[in-house]
Amino acid sequence: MTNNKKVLAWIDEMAAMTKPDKIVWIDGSEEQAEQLRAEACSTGEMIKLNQELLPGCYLHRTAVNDVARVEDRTFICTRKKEDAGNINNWMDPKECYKKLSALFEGSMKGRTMYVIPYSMGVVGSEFAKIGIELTDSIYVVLNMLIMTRVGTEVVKALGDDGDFVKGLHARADIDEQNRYIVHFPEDNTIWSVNSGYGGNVLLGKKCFALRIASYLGRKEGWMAEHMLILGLEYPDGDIKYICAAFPSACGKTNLAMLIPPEFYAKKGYKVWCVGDDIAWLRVGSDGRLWAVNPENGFFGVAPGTNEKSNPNALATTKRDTIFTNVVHNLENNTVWWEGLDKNPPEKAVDWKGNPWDYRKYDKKDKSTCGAHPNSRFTAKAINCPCISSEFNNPAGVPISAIVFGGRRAKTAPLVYQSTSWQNGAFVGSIMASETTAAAAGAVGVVRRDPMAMRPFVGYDMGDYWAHWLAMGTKIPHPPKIFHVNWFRTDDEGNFIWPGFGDNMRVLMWILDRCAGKVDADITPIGYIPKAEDINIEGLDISLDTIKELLTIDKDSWLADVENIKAFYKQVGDRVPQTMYDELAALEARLKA
Ligand code: GTP
Ligand code: SPV
Ligand code: MN
Repeated sequence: MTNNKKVLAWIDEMAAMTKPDKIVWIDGSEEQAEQLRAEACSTGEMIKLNQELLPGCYLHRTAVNDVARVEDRTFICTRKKEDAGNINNWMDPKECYKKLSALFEGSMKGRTMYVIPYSMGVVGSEFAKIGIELTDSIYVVLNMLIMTRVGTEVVKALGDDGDFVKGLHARADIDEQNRYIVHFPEDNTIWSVNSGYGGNVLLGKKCFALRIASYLGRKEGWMAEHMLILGLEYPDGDIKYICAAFPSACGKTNLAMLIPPEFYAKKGYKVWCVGDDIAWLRVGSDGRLWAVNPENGFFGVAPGTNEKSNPNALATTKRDTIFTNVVHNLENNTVWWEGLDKNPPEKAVDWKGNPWDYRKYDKKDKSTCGAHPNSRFTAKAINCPCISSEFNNPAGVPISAIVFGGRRAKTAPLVYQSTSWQNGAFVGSIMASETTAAAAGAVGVVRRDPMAMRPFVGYDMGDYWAHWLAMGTKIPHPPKIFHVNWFRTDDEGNFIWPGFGDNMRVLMWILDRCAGKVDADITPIGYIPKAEDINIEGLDISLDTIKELLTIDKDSWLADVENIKAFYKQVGDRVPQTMYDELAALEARLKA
């Protein structure tokens, strides 16, 4: 497929180590994809679903011990430990190559090595970057065909001498004890072994488009962020674009595809999805910040997705979709998950592959779920009913607002606005959220998750904050920066804010602020809306509830300040002084 000597030499080297029986290039053709689907079904790796109800759809189950990203087994291997920083796990690159080479050695014996040439971003466009993933998993190939732009076009764009990110993945024994997801940002290289789950093995996604790309972005003066991108269209046709960074399983896909409440829809407001997980941001020649979504599909959380919460996501999954770790409905050979509807199938198989009796389901005991809480759909962006017309625009879209957010039962108000780019970067640095099932480990524990990037920054966190601050000085017309929290709860633990489509009401306030159309109250943490400026028409919520959602409890904020101080200390000596100054100023305002 190529004369690129760097590519050929690297493949030879990796094949000499992994020893596959065969090497197959993925050309991006439908014929080849169809052959691979048939092969995966013949071995049981995938199950072909009801083609009348779900054309082009398949089901896959990962190993029971392999259902989420594994942050404690994810490493950044820079030559100097300081460059990876205290928040990342680090291994010496030489030692890591040696250790993992032993695991890769002969791991593809009797198997096929697939060569996936892929582009993050529109193939051949100025901001796109190319990767090649070598893998022994058909599931990975078929997912990458949906999530990225794959095939001969990419090889052509790479040319005889082009550079690329080298990704190597082997399933090996799916051995948890020897599972490693490692990044060598200085070598443009990613190695992943002993996993078959999404974020660990679809190397274009978190590994490349965030960890490696964030490293490149700092070097080259742009940003790679864990952000959705959406366009909000006004009745006069004007569209304003927003990026939002929420931690994993905290609502990016949902917000990116939201359906406006009837009140707005009737007036002609619309929301368009440009991306649901990753944004690459650059300063445009007009001095604004521009965003592209480097992906080509969605790897979305299935549980909770339904006709009411996210009809666009549900519609997107009705064709050409791979479902992972959901319930197999044997009644009609379709799929089901908790929160899809109130009719769990009578005859069903759970995500582990065992017969499943929905009557034994206990909401409080996650182990009784039919679908894994981190079960996912892999679906094509072009199948999304609200995909933006700018989705394939290589220039991307100009960003009016950046929104940070997390899952906070208390402390964080529904929305507030930072006072400047610098203060906004600080707001990002102090983000916190309750952990979710998207990563292995305890769920529901509050942890600091700066910019929703804690697991995804490919270098030192303090340097990353310095890069945010530096970018602020390079954007003549920077977006305004906000923080939201859809997850405040009452004393019984119920969410107070209705969320989902109604989040548009908050986005409207945010864009009104960007346009200078609405006033706000200044508080110690930033600008807060006047309660009556959050539109509640058609909502079963009182003005008092909005007031409650906007309250700032000084004691819990002061407790948070102490927690932030400890976190900054943990991040280490590269935390910019500016962040410490911002923190001290916040504390002083809270105490005043
Ligand atoms: P990743 O793909 O892991 O990065 O997740 P994500 O940020 O795209 O999260 P997603 O939109 O898939 O939402 C995850 C979970 O949060 C789902 O169970 C949703 O039902 C729930 N959720 C999303 N938006 C809201 C909201 O506005 N309010 C409430 N209460 N829950 C929400
Ligand atoms: C996340 O965990 O933030 C995801 C899913 O988007 S994964 O691709 O597994 O990282
Ligand atoms: Mn994500």
